[in-house]
Amino acid sequence: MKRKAPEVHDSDVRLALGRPERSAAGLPSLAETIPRAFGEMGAGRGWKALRAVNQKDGYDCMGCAWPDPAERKAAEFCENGAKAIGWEAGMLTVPTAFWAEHDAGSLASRTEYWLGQQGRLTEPVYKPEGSDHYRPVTWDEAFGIIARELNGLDSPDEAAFYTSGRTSNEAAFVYQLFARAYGSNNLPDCSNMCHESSGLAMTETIGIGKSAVSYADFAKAELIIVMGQNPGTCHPRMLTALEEAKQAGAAIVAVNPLPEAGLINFRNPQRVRGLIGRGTDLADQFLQIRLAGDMALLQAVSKRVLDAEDAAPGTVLDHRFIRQHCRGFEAFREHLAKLDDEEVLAATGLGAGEIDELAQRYIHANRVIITWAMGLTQHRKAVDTIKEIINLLLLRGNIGKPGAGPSPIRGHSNVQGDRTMGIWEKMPAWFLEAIRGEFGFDPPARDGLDAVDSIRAMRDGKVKVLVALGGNLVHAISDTEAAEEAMRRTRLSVQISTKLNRSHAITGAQALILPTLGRTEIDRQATGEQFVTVEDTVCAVHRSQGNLAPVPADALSEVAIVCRMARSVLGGKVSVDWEGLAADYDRIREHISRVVPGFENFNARIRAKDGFVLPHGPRDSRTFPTPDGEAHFTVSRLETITVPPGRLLLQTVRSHDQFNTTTYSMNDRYRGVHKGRMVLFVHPDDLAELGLDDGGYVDVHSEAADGRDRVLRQLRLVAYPSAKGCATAYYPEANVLVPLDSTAEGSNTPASKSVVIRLEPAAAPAFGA
Ligand SMILES: Nc1nc2c(c(=O)[nH]1)N[C@H]1C(S)=C(S)[C@@H](COP(=O)(O)OP(=O)(O)OC[C@H]3O[C@@H](n4cnc5c(=O)[nH]c(N)nc54)[C@H](O)[C@@H]3O)O[C@H]1N2
Ligand SMILES: Nc1nc2c(c(=O)[nH]1)N[C@H]1C(S)=C(S)[C@@H](COP(=O)(O)OP(=O)(O)OC[C@H]3O[C@@H](n4cnc5c(=O)[nH]c(N)nc54)[C@H](O)[C@@H]3O)O[C@H]1N2
Ligand code: SF4
Ligand SMILES: [Mo]
Repeated sequence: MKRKAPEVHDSDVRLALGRPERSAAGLPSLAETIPRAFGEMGAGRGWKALRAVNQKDGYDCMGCAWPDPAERKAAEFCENGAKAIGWEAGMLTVPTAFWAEHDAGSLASRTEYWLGQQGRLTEPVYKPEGSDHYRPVTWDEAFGIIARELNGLDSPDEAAFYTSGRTSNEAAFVYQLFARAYGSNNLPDCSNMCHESSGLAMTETIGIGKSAVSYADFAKAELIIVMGQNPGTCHPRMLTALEEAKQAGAAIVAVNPLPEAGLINFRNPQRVRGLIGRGTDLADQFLQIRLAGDMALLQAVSKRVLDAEDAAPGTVLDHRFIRQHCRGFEAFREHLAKLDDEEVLAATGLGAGEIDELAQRYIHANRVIITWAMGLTQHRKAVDTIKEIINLLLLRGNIGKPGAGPSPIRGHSNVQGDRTMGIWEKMPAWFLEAIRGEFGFDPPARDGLDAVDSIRAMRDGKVKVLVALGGNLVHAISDTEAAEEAMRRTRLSVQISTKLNRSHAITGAQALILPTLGRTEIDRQATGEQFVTVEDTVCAVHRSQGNLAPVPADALSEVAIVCRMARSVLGGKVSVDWEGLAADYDRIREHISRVVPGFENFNARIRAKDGFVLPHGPRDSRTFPTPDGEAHFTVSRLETITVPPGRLLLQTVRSHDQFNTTTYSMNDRYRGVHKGRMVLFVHPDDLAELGLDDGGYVDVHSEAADGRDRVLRQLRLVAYPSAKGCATAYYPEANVLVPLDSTAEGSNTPASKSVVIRLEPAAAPAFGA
């Protein structure tokens, strides 16, 4: 199995720029998919893997949190699902000799692309204090080191336990149990950087932070508004649901600074017509909004709805719904009466006619869904913006009826389930009480640290041990330099991972890497083969069981690693049968069934072929689990970002060939970029105004309140049809520009989609060999 990693070109030496594509999927997509997956795995393993993905008796795609339809097709995956599978299940492994050949410092000079191409991690490795080399250790040694360091801390809060959203419900549950039994609520997760703003805004207004629609609702909607989301790349099978909705008569509106492929046109690879035809124009209306303009847009649409009601009383609002279920309507109405139209036009960059059209569509549709993702959550005013979505929907009772509701579309495949299982630094008292009732120990009551605050605490020497169940914290979080400095100050970092990434290269005094199994792989424990469970973005829980022989024969499952770590750290401190839990995941599910509401009789119900859908008061019965039992209109003062002259507002996005910090290839086909990532997309008029040339190079400086000069050097300018005044670069390369202190109010999510930047002309990079 230990073949040599391929030569990879991980600089932009061969960068090529073409025209962006308007449509997504269809033939080019299938042509990309099959060889990609099979190239890594070989045909036999490749077919086996693709046949089982998203099938009822197979494993859940680790790509994203988009749900599965009730009726599965033979091939129930997309191009990017196949890439995720190929990346995980490819046969290449990191050989033992690698660790002698490469020190951690030299790994830090490599790109994520190169690191990921080295293959699967196969053995635990340890970097002792004073050495820059990892060396193989046994599992027992590894757990001994963790126990020594964690038990040597002055307080349990000097440790933090990070989770990335690929982790299963079972692993997440035992992990939070371990952290709390150890004594800390420091459970930062990727959700802190992702949909935290959605969870907060929705919990405050409707009492629950999860999507209020089911898969079937998409086909029943009359209007679907897709805001701040690029489904063609990030949730590709959502395009199928949108196409079906459209065929059933729905109108679709896209709100985005970029004309993202797929929303504009979609060719469905599941249909012959889609493979060869011109496809469906998905978006009936495209509002090319300025970055961070959505709060203004939503307030303006709500105001028009209220004005229409004033003009024809009793015909526009759902008065019965507002009377029976809502609070705060009058204050909301009064507040919007004062909305400044000029401010709206300046903030959105839209014409009044475009906003009128959207308002008319909204008023004339009886069932409306609004979906969103990072384009809304990663701004300073993210929480208030999402509250405006709720306001708009409440006006016409668009929640708790078929084909209607707010729907955040989650990112990682089980990020929502991890939260349900207790991965959160602020789990409510009832959850902690249930843990106490079930396991007989007192979990800590004080709130723990989120992702940004964990970095701050590491920087300040307050958190000394970081354990990470998946993910790539130093490269996913904002302010890369600050994050790396923080990580270097720790005593020990422990990364439980499938493949190499930057968080393995940037280490504290000591570092451990523990190799783990992936979703595709057979997980055999003392009582036999195990399955795990996941929750998708519409609250459906189903099982997931890999069918491939594990690539790393000596890797342990996430559950096994967490349980063995817990046993060696905690000894007999709490009476949890960690060994028994790892031997038989049904036992974990029994605990879950008694601790987490909605999971009653978990083991029996999960074995029913389709799994089950978690209860959701607002969706199911218009019961709102807020303190007063009502849905809340909220009043938020409109605050817009003023970008000083000669500056642009920058957002950081994913390319079509990456999954978060993982780079599958250096291409972004839909945006016309090939063999490179160090680019900056800017509107041609902005280039002209700034006196810069398409194809030229610039250093990008971010301008932050703290006055520190953060710079990303030598980006190639690409003239691009984006909203004016807005620039776009790739995440995670551009994270250096996002100040750690620049976060969304309330949710503390890095504001990685509104960074004020200044461009300075630069020389072309001199590429090394
Ligand atoms: N292939 C692939 N799939 C993925 C991922 C991946 O990296 N690769 N990541 C997964 C994860 S964890 C997540 S969270 C999701 C992310 O899914 P997305 O949120 O769709 O991903 P981003 O690339 O961040 O794209 C943000 C989109 O919002 C738009 N946008 C930015 N700012 C604004 C704004 O102010 N207003 C409006 N209206 N639009 C704006 C951008 O132009 C872009 O289209 O995808 C998941 N799926
Ligand atoms: N500037 C900017 N920053 C952002 C964002 C942005 O849009 N712009 N998006 C934010 C968002 S939405 C998110 S979710 C975060 C993502 O933050 P993370 O979740 O921390 O990052 P990932 O890149 O998804 O993590 C990839 C790593 O996970 C490990 N891994 C993969 N599969 C498995 C598995 O099955 N088990 C285990 N244990 N490990 C595995 C591999 O080692 C891989 O290198 O980044 C955030 N950062
Ligand atoms: S839409 Fe998401 S979950 Fe579905 S196959 Fe594609 S990447 Fe996987
Ligand atoms: Mo995410």
